[in-house]
Formats: sequence, structure tokens, C-alpha cells
Amino acid sequence: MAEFLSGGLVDRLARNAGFTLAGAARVPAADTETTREERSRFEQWIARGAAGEMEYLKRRNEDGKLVRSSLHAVFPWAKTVIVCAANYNSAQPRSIDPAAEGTGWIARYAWSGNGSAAGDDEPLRPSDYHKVLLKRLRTLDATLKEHLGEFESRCYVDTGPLVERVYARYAGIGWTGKNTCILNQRIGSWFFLGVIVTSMQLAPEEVAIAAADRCGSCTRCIDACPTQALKPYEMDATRCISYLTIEKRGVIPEELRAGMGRQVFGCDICQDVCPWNRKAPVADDAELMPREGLVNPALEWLAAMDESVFSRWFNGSPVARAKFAGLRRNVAIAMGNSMTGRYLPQLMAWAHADDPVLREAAAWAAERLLQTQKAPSPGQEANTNPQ
Ligand code: B12
Ligand code: SF4
Ligand code: SF4
Repeated sequence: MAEFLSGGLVDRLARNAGFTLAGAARVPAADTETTREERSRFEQWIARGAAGEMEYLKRRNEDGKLVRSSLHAVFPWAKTVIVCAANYNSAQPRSIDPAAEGTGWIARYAWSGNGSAAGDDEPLRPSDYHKVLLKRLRTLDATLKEHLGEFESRCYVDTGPLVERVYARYAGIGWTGKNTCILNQRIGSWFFLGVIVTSMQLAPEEVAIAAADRCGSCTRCIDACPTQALKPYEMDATRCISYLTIEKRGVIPEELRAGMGRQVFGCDICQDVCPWNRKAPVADDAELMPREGLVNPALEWLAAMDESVFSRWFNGSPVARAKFAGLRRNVAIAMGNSMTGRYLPQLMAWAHADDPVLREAAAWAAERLLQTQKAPSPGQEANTNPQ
């Protein structure tokens, strides 16, 4: 068995496995200044209530330590974390670009479809980055073992006992932006992260060079956030539209609804305004291809979906996490923010729905429309979407 892991080998094999970038970082000793600082950032963030109802982030082990800041406790053998990034950028418009009237916004990361599994004239089947990246991580893990011999390892996309973005920074993938995303000078921030925790030592001469913080005096993301969820390098997730539309179940606090605008699943605004994403390269990835119907989807099309159409479109897609009920609640709020009176009949119908959350959101939205609606321009037609 080889004694050390080399960054060059990781990079080469990670690219062969389908990643855009990869790096490796030593797991720092349990009680250094750096680990203490990172741990206390995470603990304070949880203690402030910034994680909202995301209970999985708050899980503690039997010693009462937060699982996500206890890599040493969970895997005492862990020496190196390999961090891999997969670009999901596409040539489609941004959420902040002018869009057809009556359209909502689904976050870019959730458009993905599998081009390699579709026939020429068939629509793309949904794909989910968790599955796509995990498969690639396992391929990388197996090929590393072919080269180096057996070692302990665990592959994770989102679910490991670590904050992936912390290790992404240690591994030189990028810097932590003021919007809290990891940014890479060459490819911006439209990428997913996946990690392999390993028992292999990184060669002594291979210290990843941490990327310099290139946010400078820019504050565009903070200024653009419609719900004031950001302070520099820190997010209050309970105010973030991504949290509200994807993770939050039940009623969305009323004071945040107007800021949600037309976002019906996730939010891209603080990345869309980022100057480092202006020239971000477009991905060439058959498993993460944008599904056209999901770019600027018509609110009427989303509202008309029943559960079986929702399943056809979103089973196996990140959008499934919001569930049918969550997406309809979000569409009702986006309709309320549209200033378009033609949604009133739909909202009135939903105001009598069985689901109390939908009823409440629809009643709020109808009331808002009555106060804010623009008169329809002559000949204005309903925007009913795609397929
Ligand atoms: C929970 C979660 C969310 C929550 C909370 C987000 C948040 N900022 O924490 C919500 C639902 C809001 C969310 C939204 C999104 N998410 Co998310 N999310 C996660 C998840 C599962 C955990 C994140 C976490 O632990 N947060 C806790 C906080 C405290 O961590 P943190 O902000 O990263 O801060 C730590 C460090 O960065 C450091 N730190 C913070 N500030 C500073 C400043 C300095 C100077 C220093 C030195 C250190 C430092 O200390 C903190 C504590 O350790 C990760 C996957 C994972 N396992 O890590 C994906 C992840 C972060 N999300 C991702 C994505 C793509 C998104 C969205 C773009 C989706 C969308 N379009 O709607 C948005 C982006 C919103 C944004 N501006 O971050 C990607 C990010 C990729 C990238 N390039 O950064 C990840 C890594 C998923 C993945 N596997 O690819 N997400
Ligand atoms: S994702 Fe949207 S709501 Fe969340 S911090 Fe960024 S701009 Fe604000
Ligand atoms: S918008 Fe500006 S401050 Fe925000 S992450 Fe990008 S460069 Fe940094």
C-alpha cells in the first residue's frame, strides 16, 4: 500500500470520474486554533437559531457535540478530506434578467436532467446532484484504491459529519464569499461539492494553498438579497428564500413573503449578481443538463399540476424536496407578488383548498393582488407554459 496520497493523482482521477475540480486537505488536529474557530462559528450559528427547522444540522452525538463539527469523534482514523466540485452552470438566463410576465423561478441547480439516458426526441429525465456526485465519488474512491491499495474512506454529498464548505476552502477549491458560497476564481460559484473522508496521509510537501478572499469591497450579494438574509460571510437561513421555499414546512412568515418575489424553488439572486459568475464557464455535463421547461416556468403551468404531473416532472429531481404541497404554497405566494389580477380565480379556488397552509397562502396572495394589481394591457394573454 502507498504511504501517501498525492494531490496530482487526486486531481487526475477526479477529472476522469467527471469532476471539474478537486483538491485534498489535511484534517487538522482536533484542538487547533483553526478547528476551534470553525467549530465555534458553526456552534454559534446553530445557537443563534439561524438553522431554523433544519434539524439534521443540529444533530448531536452522545457527548453532546454537534455531529457536523465532530469529524474526529466519528472517524478517529480520518487524515485527509478529498473535496470534489462539479460545475452545473448553463447558458440559460439568470433570475435577475428580464423574464416573460407571469413566470416564476426555479433555482439553476434544480433544473438538471440526464442527457445520457434520454432518447433523441424524449424530454430529459430529472437528475439529482446528490446521486450524480455520489456515484462519481465512489468511482474516484475505487480507482484511488486500485492505485494506492486499501484505506478507510467514506463518501458524502451533503450528509457527512462535516461542513463541506470549510474543507473546500482548506483544499484550495475556493474562498468563502460574503454570500457564504465557495467561489473559485476561474469557475465562479455554480458548482456542487462532494467529499471523501480518507485515512490516507497527504504527502508532507502537499499543502493546499488556500484561495485568497477576492470579494474585496464588493457587497452586491448583501445589497441584492430581497429578504436581508446576509451579513458579510454569514447567513440567517430562516430569512433565506432558498430555506423558505425548499426546507420550511407549513406557513411562511408573512413579513418575508413579499421579498420572495417570483422564486418558487430555491433562490439564485446572491450568485446571479456576483461579478465572479459573470464569465463562469458553461458546464458540459450530460448528467447535469438544464431541462428547458424549468427555466422561467409559467406560474399557471405549475399551478395546474396535479400530484401525478408533479411526480412525472420532479421525482428524482431536487424539486421533490419541497413536495407537491410546498411547491403549490410557493406558487401561491409568487402569484400574490406578481401584481397580475388574472391569478385571482386560481387563488380564490385555492383559498377553499383542503390544505390549510395553501388556503392561508392563497388568501394572503389574493388580498395582496387586490391591493397591488396592474390593469391588464389590451390583448395581454395568459402565459401557460411548456409541455
Ligand atoms: C443547510 C444548507 C443550506 C441552507 C443554509 C445555507 C448556509 N449558508 O448555511 C439553505 C437551504 C439556505 C441553503 C441554500 C443554498 N444552498 Co445549500 N447547503 C446546505 C448544507 C447541506 C449545509 C450547510 C451548512 O452547514 N451551513 C451552516 C453554516 C454555518 O455553514 P457555512 O455558511 O458554510 O459557514 C461555515 C464556514 O463557511 C465558515 N465560515 C463562514 N463564514 C466565514 C468567514 C470567514 C472569513 C471564514 C474564514 C470562515 C467562515 O464557518 C462556518 C461554520 O463552519 C450544504 C452541504 C454541506 N454538507 O455542507 C449545502 C451547500 C452549502 N448548498 C449549496 C447550494 C448550491 C445552495 C444554493 C445555491 C441552492 C439554491 N440555489 O437555492 C443556496 C445558496 C444560498 C447561499 N447563499 O448559501 C452547495 C454550495 C456550493 C458552493 N459553491 O458553495 C452545498 C455545498 C451543497 C453541495 N453539496 O454542493 N443551503
Ligand atoms: S439565496 Fe436568495 S434569499 Fe438566500 S441569501 Fe441569497 S439572495 Fe438572499
Ligand atoms: S457578490 Fe461580491 S461580495 Fe458577494 S460573493 Fe460575489 S464578490 Fe463576494
